[in-house]
Amino acid sequence: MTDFSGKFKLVQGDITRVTVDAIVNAANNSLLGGGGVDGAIHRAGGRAILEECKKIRARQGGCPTGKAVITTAGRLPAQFVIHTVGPVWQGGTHGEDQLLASCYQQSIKLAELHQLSSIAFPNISTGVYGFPKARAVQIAIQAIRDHLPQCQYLQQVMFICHDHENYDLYQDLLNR
Ligand code: AR6
Repeated sequence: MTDFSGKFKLVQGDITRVTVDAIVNAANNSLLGGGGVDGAIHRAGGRAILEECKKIRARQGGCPTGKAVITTAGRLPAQFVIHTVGPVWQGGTHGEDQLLASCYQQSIKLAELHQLSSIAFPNISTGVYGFPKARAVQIAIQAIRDHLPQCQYLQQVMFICHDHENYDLYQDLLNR
């Protein structure tokens, strides 16, 4: 684990094992689970997460791309899961950058609303959704740097990288 100026921490590993107030899930519009980090979170957290997702679906019909919703974290060590839906990469001309930035911003906003002090992010959209990793890292860090100063409660942001490539990219950019 690497600590960057107190506020940012970079970890290589599995987000389902991280003890923070909220972990973020790279979900899809249905909120009904899937593969990748979404599958890992639902598997490790248990049915309680899916039950709350279904209630949110019934209320608002899923989650639009770039937006976020919050549920219990079930059996996970975190208290909450913030589910956000990243954009599918379509070449970069379909508002993908703005939608990805919005995922980070909306997740932070939701954490603040719930007066949470720590949050852990996976590398949203960089798996099945095919977002170029180097570009996604820049957007993630910039979005958080832009919004963290306005936060009253949020003290710590962790980036949990499952793969080496993302970990190295974050390490480079956070060190600059
Ligand atoms: N902990 C942390 N990061 C992880 C973990 C884990 N346990 N497992 C995978 N990753 P992806 P997306 C990383 O595909 O691209 C799902 O089916 C992985 O290395 O999970 O946003 C949803 O239901 C990658 O860097 O999410 C959606 O349909 C990152 O998580 C769709 O995939 C994101 O990869 C969303 O695609």
